[in-house]
Amino acid sequence: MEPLPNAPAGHGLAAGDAAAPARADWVIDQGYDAYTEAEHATWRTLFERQRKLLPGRACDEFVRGMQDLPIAPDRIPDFRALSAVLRARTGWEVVAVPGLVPDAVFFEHLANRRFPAGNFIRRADQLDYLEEPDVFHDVFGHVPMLMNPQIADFLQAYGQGGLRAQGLGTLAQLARVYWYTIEFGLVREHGGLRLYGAGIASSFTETVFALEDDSPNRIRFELERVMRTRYRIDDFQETYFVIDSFDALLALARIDFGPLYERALAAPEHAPGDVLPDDTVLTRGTGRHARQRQQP
Ligand code: HBI
Ligand code: FE
Repeated sequence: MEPLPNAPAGHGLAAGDAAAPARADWVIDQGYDAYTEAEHATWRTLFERQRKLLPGRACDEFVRGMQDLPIAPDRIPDFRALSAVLRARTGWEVVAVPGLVPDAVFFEHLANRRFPAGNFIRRADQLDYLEEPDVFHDVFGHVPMLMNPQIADFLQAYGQGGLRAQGLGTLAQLARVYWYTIEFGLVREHGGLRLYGAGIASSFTETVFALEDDSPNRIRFELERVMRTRYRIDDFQETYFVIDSFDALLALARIDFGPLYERALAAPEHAPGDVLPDDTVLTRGTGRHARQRQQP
């Protein structure tokens, strides 16, 4: 992923910057008092937009997590207050980082139930698009789901699995599982589809696209299938994978990925928009959005 060169002054450096971190775990002080009123106003704008969209679209677990956390509409949340509530509920805490951190550092945090959240907030002229995770994506998108015990355990297992996958050379395969669940996952709920992925929940445009647009495929989540499927980091997904429940997601954490990696590495990869004969297709997408994007 490409770092954005625009972390506001007072909120550290983007991870792509050459400067070495002061600490090996990349953790910094959130610098709460350094947020400007303009930065809090950006949070308020982003929060308001999602507040209107999420009822009926976000899963119940996300909504409940949000309600039970000290996340207010008008101020960037204080990680100390978030951590106090999270720690009591699921044993997680939120630590501040300057942006993307190296994979091994990221996994080490997750394996120890620490969620690294960017402390900076996007600029007001970039409300809709950035690849570097900022405080709105990380806190609004990810932290509510960490109040859910199944997601809390799944994410810790992902951190442990990430450290292992690095040794096995299968990080790309594991990262796809993260991408298509924690970042862009949909879940069956109330007889329909709801979002739980943080990349969707924190995006005004993708919230509607992922659930209502006729362009993307919506396909039942299948572990080996997902491991073999490339994803897009620069545009909406061409396919969203749908889990049946968070129990089913947590059950993945108990599977030995070793043999699956071997098969996935030996088999051909799938493009983001592929639909396969064995897929359980909930919605077959038109592909219109991706096609239009490819034209000059
Ligand atoms: N660092 N801060 C941060 N947030 C992420 O989501 C993140 C990261 N470093 C690496 C990473 N994600 C992914 O590439 C891994 O899940 C593979
Ligand atoms: Fe994320």
